[in-house]
Amino acid sequence: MIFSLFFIHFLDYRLKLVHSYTLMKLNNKTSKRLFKKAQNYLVGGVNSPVRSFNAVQGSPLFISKAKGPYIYDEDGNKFIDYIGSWGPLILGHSDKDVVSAIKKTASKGTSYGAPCELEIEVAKLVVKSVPSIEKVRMTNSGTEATMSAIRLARAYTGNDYIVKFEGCYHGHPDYLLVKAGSGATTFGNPSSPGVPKSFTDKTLLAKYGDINSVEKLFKKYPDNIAGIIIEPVCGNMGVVVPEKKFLADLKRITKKHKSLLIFDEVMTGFRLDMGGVQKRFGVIPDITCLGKIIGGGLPVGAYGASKKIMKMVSPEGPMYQAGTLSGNPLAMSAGFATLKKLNSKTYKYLEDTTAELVDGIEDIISKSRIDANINQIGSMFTIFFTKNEVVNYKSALKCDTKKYGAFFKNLLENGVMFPPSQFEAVFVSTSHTKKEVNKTLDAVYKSFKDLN
Ligand code: KE4
Repeated sequence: MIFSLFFIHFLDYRLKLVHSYTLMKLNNKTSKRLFKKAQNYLVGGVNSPVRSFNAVQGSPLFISKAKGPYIYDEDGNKFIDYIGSWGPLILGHSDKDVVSAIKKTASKGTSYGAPCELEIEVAKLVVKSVPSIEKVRMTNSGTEATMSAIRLARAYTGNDYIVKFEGCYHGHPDYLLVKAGSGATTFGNPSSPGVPKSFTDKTLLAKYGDINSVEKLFKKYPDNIAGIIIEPVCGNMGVVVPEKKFLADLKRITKKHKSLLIFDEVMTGFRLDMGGVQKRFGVIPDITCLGKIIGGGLPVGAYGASKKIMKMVSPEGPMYQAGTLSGNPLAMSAGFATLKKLNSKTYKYLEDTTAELVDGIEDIISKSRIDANINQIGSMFTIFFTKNEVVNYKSALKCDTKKYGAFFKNLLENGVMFPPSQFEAVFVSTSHTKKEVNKTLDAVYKSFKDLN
């Protein structure tokens, strides 16, 4: 009798061990094989550094398919996905209307190198939704959008200097890779090699949220600043939400000095509201950059402003900017199908679902011994592994990125995929339901427990 009790106990212990061991070790054999192969042809095995999992000391999972809130890797592992292709997939993966729009358009051709009606439809929706935009120009990426917006500010004002903020990431134009966020911070090269000093001589750095650091620059260069570019809610230090007064003061200062205020809403445009941060906070910039969501998962960027400012852009004006695939029918059809499904009801759903998830995670953090806190707005948030509130680049850099990496890997092993870097935003989509929220909270609970 005693022996059999002991045996059952022993068996139970072994099972627990196996269970925790299998939970501790994802089967990623195929992804590892593909990553090895990819590294023979693709730099770092990836086409964008943040996907490499370097920041979380792992090797990237190769994805085979995705549907709704779920993503599946080549080893058949299934995850609740909160990367959402870094923002574009506000409706979740393979939304049926987006996929059928792409299929229908593709059957009529993929790119005409000539205008098509779909470009007008998307432009009309953007103009109708975004307060600062009366005319828009499509590009193929957020980087092209910000690069063109800065060229436009310089062309329109005749000034050369640009103010950017430490920790903000606006894609990789040479002169903006100065204390940039996102992958530039993750990989410790916020000011990248390969950019001649002369290219960044006209880039002035200010501190996010610190209006005095901006005033000082305008005092030093009173008449030669073309504009300020900012992520009006930052996603690339992780999520940092400024005071509304800070954005209003930027508007006041640029107006006073005849400079232009550029909101880089590549991430926040149509994410936080149909009209982005400028609608939500009521501070209207001179130029707005868009991307991600307006392409519905296909390559798109855009920049827009008043008719008066956009008149500078070729072929109406002298400032040159172009793109072989700008406004191509496929990307326009995916973007249009996405934007058409966004309305006040979808944003309410996103806010409520995200709030439920974040409240649950905050409760888990409060009961754990881990130093962590969350910044959240709308359907984006970041769990910062630090005890301090993160309000700017300096405070973001105080995060324990190793702990974030361990948390990320625990989450993966519990079936949830967060962005593989501390300095990114988590995105909730309309396809995430209570079921995924509860599963995610369970995974977060287990992941925090393993961190202790
Ligand atoms: P793209 O050139 O990557 O389309 O957009 C550049 C860009 C511009 N502005 C903001 C506010 C952005 O967030 C981005 C790109 N975001 C990163 C993630 N934080 C893209 C992910 C990646 O680099 O692979």
